[in-house]
Amino acid sequence: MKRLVFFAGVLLLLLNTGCNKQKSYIEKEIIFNEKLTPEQKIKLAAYLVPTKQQYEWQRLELTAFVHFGINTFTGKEWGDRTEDPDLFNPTNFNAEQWVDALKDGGFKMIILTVKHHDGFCLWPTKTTTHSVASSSWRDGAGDVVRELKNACDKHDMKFGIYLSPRDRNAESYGDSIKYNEMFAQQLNELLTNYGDVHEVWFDGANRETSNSNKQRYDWKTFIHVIDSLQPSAVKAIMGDDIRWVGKEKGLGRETEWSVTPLRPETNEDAIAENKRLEISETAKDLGSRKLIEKANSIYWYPSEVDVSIRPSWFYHPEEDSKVKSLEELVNIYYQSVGMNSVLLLNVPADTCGLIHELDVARLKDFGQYIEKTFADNKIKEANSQWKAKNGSFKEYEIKTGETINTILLQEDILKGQRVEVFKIEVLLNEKWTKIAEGTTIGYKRLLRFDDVTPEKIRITIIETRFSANIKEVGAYYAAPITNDTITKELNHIEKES
Ligand code: FUL
Repeated sequence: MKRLVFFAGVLLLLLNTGCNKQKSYIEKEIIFNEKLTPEQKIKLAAYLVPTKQQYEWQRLELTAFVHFGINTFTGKEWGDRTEDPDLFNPTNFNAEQWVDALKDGGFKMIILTVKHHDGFCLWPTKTTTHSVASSSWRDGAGDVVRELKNACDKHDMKFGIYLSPRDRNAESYGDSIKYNEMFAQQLNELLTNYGDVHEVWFDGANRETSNSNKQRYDWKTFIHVIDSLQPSAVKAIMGDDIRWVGKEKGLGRETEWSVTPLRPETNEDAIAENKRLEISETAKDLGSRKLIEKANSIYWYPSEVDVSIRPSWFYHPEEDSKVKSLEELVNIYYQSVGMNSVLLLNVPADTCGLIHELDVARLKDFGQYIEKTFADNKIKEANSQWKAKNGSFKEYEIKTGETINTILLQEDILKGQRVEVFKIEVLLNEKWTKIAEGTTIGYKRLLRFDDVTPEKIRITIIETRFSANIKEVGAYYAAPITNDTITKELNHIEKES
């Protein structure tokens, strides 16, 4: 992966002397020279951009988890080390059904829990017998990873893996060197034998609190294995490409900076620096001017919002009545994708090895709702790119008589994330009225307000770190979601025989 680490002083010189006619953007990280002033640090922050891999990932917008494994068959959320592999016995496993259902929902990548904390592996690994190979599913010759990957390839769906660092089954867990070798070997198998892998997800819940033998992970080696075997993959959570938003509720931050001093806590320096700055993934402020001024380095480290379509991560039949409603899913969409994040929605597979029909129906509905809402931009001339300084504004004519209740804004993040404050006004009967305001925009910001039928809208960039590159402005009408619609959908679901 191409990663440029600039000594920030040099870049500033280029910016200030105008040598950079071609513009010098910096990918992924900037280590500040000690002599920089606060203003210079902020100016540099405006030039930090994602890597190609991070940008491609951000553009997916909708990604999905499938939690599936031994817990599916025991009813637990966290297994221990004791589960009999033979419990794993999906009666009708069909990976294509998963892909179809998630595609209908508009999802562009599936991340499978190839190993959760219980240590059971969904592929026939050579590193342990605690895997599908020891079950009677497909007479011990099954491979969930292979079947899902094939289905993803067939239907043009990206594929990722959740490989839990924490492993309650591995004998070597806590014997750090030995376990790290096993983990690297597992990565090796997964990243060598299955073609392209687009995301590797290392869970942050990786400490065994009751274990006196504390596992010390060799993150550096793991990252090296990924970078050498799958250079296009992004590394999430305990990886340095994608940041956990800090909650599992499907809610991003109002102010969501992809440019942040926060680092994954995979080495002592990162831990010490996060501590000095008093920040963690759950902090409210991860990118303000005040924070950047105190920082020694900054990173393009965008947020991923993970949440389950059901209360739990794994499938439990008693939660069939608790699948999130269309309204809840749409709210989650606005609060994740609409708040400069990528949504990672978990849809578990059941004991048949299928995504339950209730979830399938809900996904379909969600996909259709989002597609329909954003298919029809009510702005007359939608080609809307512009450059904005503090106080710049642009007006857009709305198609005659059209009602709107949603505005979409996008910055061209290939030129940095810069906007700090903006407002939106509508022209009604020759009078401008403010209907929404916000702080960050980033890759995408969605704002909702009551129905209005204006002649024009006006977007004002009130404050920006450097001239902002507004890439897209859209005005849409999101139809109300009535209980009626939902009941109708539920009645349409054929009952399992
Ligand atoms: C957490 C895990 O402990 C949960 O079981 C789940 O996998 C979630 C996505 O991450 O940290």
